[in-house]
Amino acid sequence: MFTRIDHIGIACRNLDEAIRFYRETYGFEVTHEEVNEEQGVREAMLRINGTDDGGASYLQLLEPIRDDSPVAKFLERHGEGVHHIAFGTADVAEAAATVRERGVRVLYETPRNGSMGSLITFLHPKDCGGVLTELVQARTDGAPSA
Ligand code: CMX
Ligand code: CO
Repeated sequence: MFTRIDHIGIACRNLDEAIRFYRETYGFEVTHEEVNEEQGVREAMLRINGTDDGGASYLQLLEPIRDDSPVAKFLERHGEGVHHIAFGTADVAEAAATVRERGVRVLYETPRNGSMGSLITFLHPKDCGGVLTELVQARTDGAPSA
């Protein structure tokens, strides 16, 4: 059902500073940047391995653009740090339905828009041992680059 770690989401207060840290410390480069209004974030994707065809793994750096967004709330309560993990799947709706049958709350009735043209949903952290978990169906027809 899940074929890879698609990304690890990291909450930060200042996206540009976080990008600089990952570049200067590890040599990771930003492969994509976008604003996701619905999710309330400005984000950067740093590809760790693979290629942008649905098989890669990324770090997703997240800076809130609104005080009432999930990432802003997280920063207020926990400070900067790991916000969520994301598993990659070929069919997010099917994977979500399967996980729901196993007793885990799925947050969206239908998948929404994620990074680079992907489709995403989230599982409630309280049903996942305290880990906010995202399910990602990558766009496979050539994701838009930075
Ligand atoms: N990881 C683990 N636990 C978390 C969490 C996180 N990221 N965010 C909240 N929680 C926990 C809180 O610690 C809290 O637990 P306690 O009651 O034990 O203190 C509980 O969940 C409720 O926290 P809250 O601050 O009141 O948050 P909400 O219930 O309003 O929202 C959630 C929690 C998961 C429903 C919300 O964050 C959400 O809808 N997340 C999905 C969307 C999202 O995170 N978007 C940003 C990323 C976009 C992307 O990846 O593309
Ligand atoms: Co994410």
